Formats: sequence, structure tokens, C-alpha cells
Amino acid sequence: MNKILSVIVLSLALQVSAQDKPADKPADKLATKQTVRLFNNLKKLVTNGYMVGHQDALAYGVNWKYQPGRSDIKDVTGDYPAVYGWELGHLENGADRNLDSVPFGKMKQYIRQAYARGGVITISWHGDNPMTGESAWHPARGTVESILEGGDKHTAFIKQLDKVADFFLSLRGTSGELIPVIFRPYHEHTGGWFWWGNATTSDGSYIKLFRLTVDYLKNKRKVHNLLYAYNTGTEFTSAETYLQRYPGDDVIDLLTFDCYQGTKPGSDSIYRRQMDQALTIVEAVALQKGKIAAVGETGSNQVPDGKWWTETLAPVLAGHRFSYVLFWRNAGLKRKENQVEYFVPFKGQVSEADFLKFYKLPNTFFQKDVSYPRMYK
Ligand code: BMA
Repeated sequence: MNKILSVIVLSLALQVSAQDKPADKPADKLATKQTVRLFNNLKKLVTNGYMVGHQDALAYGVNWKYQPGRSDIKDVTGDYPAVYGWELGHLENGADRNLDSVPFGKMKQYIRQAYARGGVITISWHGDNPMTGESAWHPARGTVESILEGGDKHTAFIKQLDKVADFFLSLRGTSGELIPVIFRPYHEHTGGWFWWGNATTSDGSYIKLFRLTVDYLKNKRKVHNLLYAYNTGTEFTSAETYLQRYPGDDVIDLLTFDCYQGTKPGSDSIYRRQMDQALTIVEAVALQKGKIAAVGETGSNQVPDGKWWTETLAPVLAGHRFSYVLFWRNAGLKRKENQVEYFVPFKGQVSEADFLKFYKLPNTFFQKDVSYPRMYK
């Protein structure tokens, strides 16, 4: 390349990088020291492998509840997950336990315990529909508009956000520092089943809702221990469709999606294809933006395939650059619905031995791999 040409190429490259500089800090410019460190460590870790997480890991498992120190993953591997998922649904109503009956007081204790070990905390919010008072699964048209500024449920919704803010501000480590949390509200919005979903909420209203939430927590309530996760389902097929309702680089830190394996024959190959496509798209966007890719929720309910971990899941995840994968909850028998739900094995479950193999893979990280202070130093 001659000299003039290389000068032109260099100055073009500088212009591009100045305009689209990947983030090297969380979106919240006032994020606490531990939150900034978590952001940087989440990014660093992706080069070597991914963390494994479990929803409600410490609260209950299949056939047990609230036994100190227990977790189904620990029963099987001797180790805890690295990422702990929790859920705020019903906190907005002032309830003392969430929609899955986990008392918020206990949840706070579990969060403190997991953080003390070095674990990463992520929180979702299946909040009730603020317009109709029904559940999160009540996609009534106009709901989001009713809670945006000027809407007749706006003030009531702000009161809900106050409860959420109070919760985050109550999470403190042993030195009084705020515990960092990856907050993943308004998830799976590319489907139509939630009141914030795309069947009843326009792209513009969704973006406004997300931005209002972040603005209120960060600027009004001074909550600075959060990383924010943007979370879709697997409906997207390109970076453009993934980012269709993206609230902006100035509010989002993690780029995530949820992907479950179905139960019909052939579901495993569909799952592999979907997971591979979604990860390929999301990790490329994350790399370009300097954000963090992760799998917000996944699993194969009741893991009927005894080799699922090493023959379906691990091969598709290998080679992708993302931070963690969170398995959904081990509810066991849900009496109200008469359904059985669990996504990681327990002692005696058909995939127990294979999960142990998955645990031992060099690129899967559990609690011992991220002992304190690795993610927070
Ligand atoms: C769903 C199911 C429900 C639960 C909800 C929120 O996917 O597990 O039983 O109430 O998540 O945690």
C-alpha cells in the first residue's frame, strides 16, 4: 500500500472507531466500582469459556425447599453454579414473596451468600400487568402506553419502580458495598405473551418503557449497582431484527436472548440450529458494540435425553463467545398447573452422570472457577 493510501485508510479507520467505539465501561457512567469490575470481568471471561447459571438455585430444587447450603447443581457436582438467577414478580404489589412463592427476605440472603462466594447475580421481573391487574401474561393493548409519562397508570407504575429500586439498594456485601446485579426486565419481548411483548406493544413504546425504567432507577433513585440486559426470544434472524427494539448503547450492557428446546421429536436439532444462529448474531453485535453476549434463559424441560449436556448443548455452545448460560428453575411439580418443570438434573435424574461430564469440561465455569474476588477485582 502506498503512503498516501495508507494515510487515507488510517484516518478512515480512526473516524469509524471514534463514531462507533465499543464500550469499555457500563452504560451507567456512575456505576459502582464493583459493578464496573463485574462488567470488565464478564468481558474477559468470554475468551476461555462460559459460566453456568441456575434460576432460584439456592431456594429450592426438585422435592426440597429452603435447605441452607443446598442446590440441585451442588447435589450433582459438589459445586454451585457461577450465576444465580432471581425473580422479582409481585414485588411491585408490595407482596412479601414472589410469584413463585420465594420470600424476598430469603432471596436477599441467598443473593448475599452467592455474592460472598464470588457468584454473579441476575434478576428478571415478571411484573403483573399494571393496567389490568392481571399477571405478566396478560398482553392487553395500551398497557405500556398507560404507564409511560402522561398515561393514567404512570404514577402507580413509578411507585412500582420505587419498590424495585428499594430492593436493589438493599443488597449489600459485608463491607456495605452494593452488590452488582444484571437486571433483565421486559424479557422475551419479540414474542406476544407478556404485556410488554410485540403483539400489543409497538417498538417505540417498548423502547420508551425501557429507557424510562433505566432513567428512573439511575437518575431519580441513584441505583448504580446494575448492569442492564436486553433480552429477546429466538424469533430474530439477523442483527437488524435482533436490535429492532434495542433501547440504546447508553442504557444496555448485556445482549441476551432466551432459547428453549421443545418436546416434540426432532426438537434437539431445531434447538441446536436456533441456538447456533442466535449466538452467532448476538456475539457479533456484542463484539462490535463492546457489550456482553449471554443466554438469558435456556433448557430442555425435565432433560429426558440422558446425554443432552455433552451431545446437544456443549457442542453447540463450544466456539461461541458469550458470558453465561442460565438454566431455568427446578420447580418440580407445580401443583396449580399440574405440570412438572426442571431444567438441571438432581440426584438420580437420567442426565445426572452426563451433567457431571459437562461440569468437568474445561470451558464450563461453575462457582469454584469464579471464586471471590475473581469477578469483582
Ligand atoms: C416461567 C415458569 C413459571 C414461573 C415464571 C416466573 O417460565 O417457570 O412457573 O412462574 O417462569 O419465574
